[in-house]
Amino acid sequence: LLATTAFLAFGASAALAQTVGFSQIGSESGWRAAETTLTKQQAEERGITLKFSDAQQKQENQIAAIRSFIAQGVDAILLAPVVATGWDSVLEEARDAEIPVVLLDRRVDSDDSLYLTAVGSDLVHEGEVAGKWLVDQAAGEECRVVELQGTTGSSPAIDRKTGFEKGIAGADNIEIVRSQTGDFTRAQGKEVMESFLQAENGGKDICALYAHNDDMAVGAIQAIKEAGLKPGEDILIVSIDAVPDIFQAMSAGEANATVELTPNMAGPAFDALEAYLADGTEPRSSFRLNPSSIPRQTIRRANMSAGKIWGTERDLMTGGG
Ligand code: GZL
Repeated sequence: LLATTAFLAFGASAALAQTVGFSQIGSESGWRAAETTLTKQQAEERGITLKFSDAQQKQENQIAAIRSFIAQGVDAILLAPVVATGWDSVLEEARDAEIPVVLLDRRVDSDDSLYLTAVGSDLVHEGEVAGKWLVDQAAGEECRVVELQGTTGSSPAIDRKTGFEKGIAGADNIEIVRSQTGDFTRAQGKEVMESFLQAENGGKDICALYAHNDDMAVGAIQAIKEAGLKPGEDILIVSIDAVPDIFQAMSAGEANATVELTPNMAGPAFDALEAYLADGTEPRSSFRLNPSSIPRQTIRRANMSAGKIWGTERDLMTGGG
């Protein structure tokens, strides 16, 4: 009995003494920073040793980090892929080294046999929710929209554009007149919005901004104010992530809606990894976090003409109105 107990104890501690390499994209947005914080917290709570690499939004840095993790002989790799293409060879190297890879929050075009599972959200749906919200807001009036896209070639930029176009399909009064990447950052969101404003009669011809994330929207809000216009009123603003700063803007009447998605992708990822490493349990090919948890559409009307508010308890916490 003693030997068995000792073996079980060893076995358990061996399972928990996992070392996981995490190749994170960078810290381009508040949402990304939250994902990093939560992933580190989850690893700590589960007794997982996490080797963290910040790629500064460069794919070559992510590939180098993955090769380094393989050389170190980690038990598993977490990868948030900055873009969707160019991963086949390094994923094959991880497979040949029998190191499982789990994708976080973005997808890759590689065959799904090259990774253990993918944890993400329905990015197309997020864009569609934003598009449908604008159709509702425009109520048949002509609405010229400018779009700040996420990182070129990333799955959220591709899918959120597709989703938004799906959401506005059939609404002939809504037209995307300019669309350009702001690389998911505030600085570039502001810079590109400045060029949109100049190109569109000082912004007077722009009815709405659709930004693929809140950080670009926050940057754009600054540009709109500097152009002497009122964001949230002269130009409606809808974006995605639901980070605290967009709630601040909404409470100030400077933004109108955000589509929320959880930054906690690591929970399901570590669950799948632990089960696989413990006894080879094969997870589903991908976890599309279920609609009830994401995207919880936190749609708020900062101008609150209808005085109606719905969404999550966080809405209420900011004293929406
Ligand atoms: C979405 C994630 C996106 C966020 C941005 O799952 O990949 O990347 O929406 C972040 O804030 O840059």
